[in-house]
Amino acid sequence: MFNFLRRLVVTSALVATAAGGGGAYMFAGPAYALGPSNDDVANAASLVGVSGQYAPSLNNSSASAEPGEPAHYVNGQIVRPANHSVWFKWTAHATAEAVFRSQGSKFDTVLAVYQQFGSGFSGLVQMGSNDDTDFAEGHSLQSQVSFVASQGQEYLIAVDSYNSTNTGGVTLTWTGNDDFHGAQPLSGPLPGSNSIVGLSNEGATHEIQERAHAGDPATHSVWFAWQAPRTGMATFESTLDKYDTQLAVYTGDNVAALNLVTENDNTPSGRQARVTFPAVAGTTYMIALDGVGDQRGRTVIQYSLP
Ligand SMILES: [Ca+2]
Ligand SMILES: [Ca+2]
Ligand SMILES: [Ca+2]
Repeated sequence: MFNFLRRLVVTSALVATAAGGGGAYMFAGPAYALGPSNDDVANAASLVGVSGQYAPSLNNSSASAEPGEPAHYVNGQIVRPANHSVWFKWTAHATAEAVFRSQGSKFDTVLAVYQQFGSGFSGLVQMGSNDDTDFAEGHSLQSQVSFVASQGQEYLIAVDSYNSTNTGGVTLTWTGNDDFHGAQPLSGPLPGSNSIVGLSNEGATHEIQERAHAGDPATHSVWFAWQAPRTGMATFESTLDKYDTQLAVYTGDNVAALNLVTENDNTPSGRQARVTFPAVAGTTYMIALDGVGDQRGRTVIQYSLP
């Protein structure tokens, strides 16, 4: 997994660069002597992009709880006091479902998402919280929270240890393009080169009126919006063989009434999907990525246009 995660970081950075500005991951505050720079909520690290993975290497062993910090996971009699929390902040680009995960972290995590209504910790309202999640690989001690985000609203995300004695490397990924209206804009590609975008559809869902993609009912779809920069034969393909993917390309602005351009489940050589279609300069194509049946996980989409 480690190699893959490094690759995903690189691909996210590439996409951010291609998008032109605002793509750099950054810390929000000064580095503290003891804990990581995003130990305190006031120094939450900014998550940039509709989907992605927090790029800097991060370990929560020297992170701590602040006075008054809430327990990030409470479930009946189970209360896990804050102990080694690290914080992130993300602003929603659309009113749409968003998913945050600590999948890939090296310890037993809890994860919570908050919206700040009043000042201080007492002004935080929890949007969701989780301890363990069944990812595609099976039961995991890592966590996932999904919620409906509001366009332009900032959310605070805390990753903490379930037990204060169990700490380690923190991985945080997010997916803000679960819903059609949350589609992630794609830019590029440059003539003669491929652009790539990596993401996970773990925790993504299907919408009530969403059609089947490539002959299979929608389950864990994620969406991209790509405006063709020029006319030509465009190709989109999923290239990381972690699960059986499907791709479908549409035009239209209503998930319940889309015009199909093309769709594919498997290439002749395997279970990954590839679509090629005549793109018209200036037209926005809505591209769905989904898994066959309940299949989900991480993949990389590569796209090109001569
Ligand atoms: Ca902390
Ligand atoms: Ca856990
Ligand atoms: Ca979806």
